[in-house]
Amino acid sequence: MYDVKKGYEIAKEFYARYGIDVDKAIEIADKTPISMHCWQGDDVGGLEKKEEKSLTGGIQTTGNYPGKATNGEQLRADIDEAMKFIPGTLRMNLHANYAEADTFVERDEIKPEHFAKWMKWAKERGVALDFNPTYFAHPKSTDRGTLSCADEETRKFWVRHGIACRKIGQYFAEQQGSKCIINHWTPDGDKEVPFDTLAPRMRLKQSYDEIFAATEDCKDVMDGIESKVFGIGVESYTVGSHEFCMGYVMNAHKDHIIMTLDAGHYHPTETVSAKLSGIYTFSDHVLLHVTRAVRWDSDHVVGFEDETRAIFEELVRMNKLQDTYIATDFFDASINRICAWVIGLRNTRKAILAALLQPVAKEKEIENAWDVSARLAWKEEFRAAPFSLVWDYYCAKTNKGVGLDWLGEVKDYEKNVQFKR
Ligand code: RNT
Ligand code: ZN
Repeated sequence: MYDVKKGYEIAKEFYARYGIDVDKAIEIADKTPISMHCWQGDDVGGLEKKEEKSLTGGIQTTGNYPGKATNGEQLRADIDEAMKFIPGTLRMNLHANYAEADTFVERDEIKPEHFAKWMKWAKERGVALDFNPTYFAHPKSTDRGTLSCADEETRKFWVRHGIACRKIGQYFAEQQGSKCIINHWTPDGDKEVPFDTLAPRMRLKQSYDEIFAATEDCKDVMDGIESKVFGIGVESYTVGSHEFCMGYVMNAHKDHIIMTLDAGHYHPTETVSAKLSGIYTFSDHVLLHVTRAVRWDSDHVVGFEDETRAIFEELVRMNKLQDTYIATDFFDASINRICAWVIGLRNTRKAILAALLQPVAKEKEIENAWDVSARLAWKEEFRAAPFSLVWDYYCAKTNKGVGLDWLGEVKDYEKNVQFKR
């Protein structure tokens, strides 16, 4: 190992020349909550008993790497293992299909008590819980849709699920003394463009209206409405398109109803980083699904790459980092699932810290003076800043493993725990 402290001192000097306070950036990055998704650990399988449910709704985990968690205890143990190597404030993002009941409970009947094991686990670790209705991977989630289904009985079932989830979110919020962030994503769509594209959208609107109207007393819950371009098997039409979701959020005029932007949910030439300021012109909050899109919504492990960095750079420049709910969303079954978490979550934190090390005040000053040559010169100069020295120091300081220190430990856990399952 090299002299991490010495590296940090040099980096500190480097950044100070541009008026950047490294210690302050570290402090803010460390306190920024990232909601870690539970579903990387078991390929979105869930813990409901009854029958094995296959993943549906146009999303897919690919790969068959051995050792995945097969019950709640294993999943939580794996999360604990991953958390050893992820610096900074974390929350835990649960999906409704991670309910643990003694006997099977239908999705429209789930209650806080079915998440008692998660709540206990979270309290012991001082971690807050976020939540997601699971509108997929269920016999009632077919190619006829869920919240937009023309069959009234089916639609009502999913409305009751949404209502049950908001009540659970409210319970979590009260228990943890911090808002619960809920994300609503429906898989509804069609393999072909339907003749009537409007009616399903009107029904989806009606369903959201009914969910929110029935749970007005759930005051400590935020609701992200997640849009998408398409899914596998539903390639031609998505009910919850970007226009639909954005329209719903803006028209709702409710502080708790916000846009969820998933980095994998747009056409390949569209980026979330480019959408943020347009939405922040009209909204106070945004929910982010941080993922790495390779061609489409592939849910690859988050990389420390251009778009991930650009998203956080934008948020820092707009001074909106603290108003943005950051959640990870990827599922890779082709590598060790703990490695997937550690790599993706570390990269998310890395992108946040790197974004906080931009010379924002200076850049704004140059831009306001309309010195466009200097603007480009500054921007480009910064690409080679000695960021890794700050990152390593932060990891050392928080005791989360410098560089690839963590890899050997996860390999041991893989050998001694995961491969023995
Ligand atoms: C699917 C959405 C959604 C899911 C999770 C599991 O395209 O991104 O957010 O990935 O709810
Ligand atoms: Zn998502």
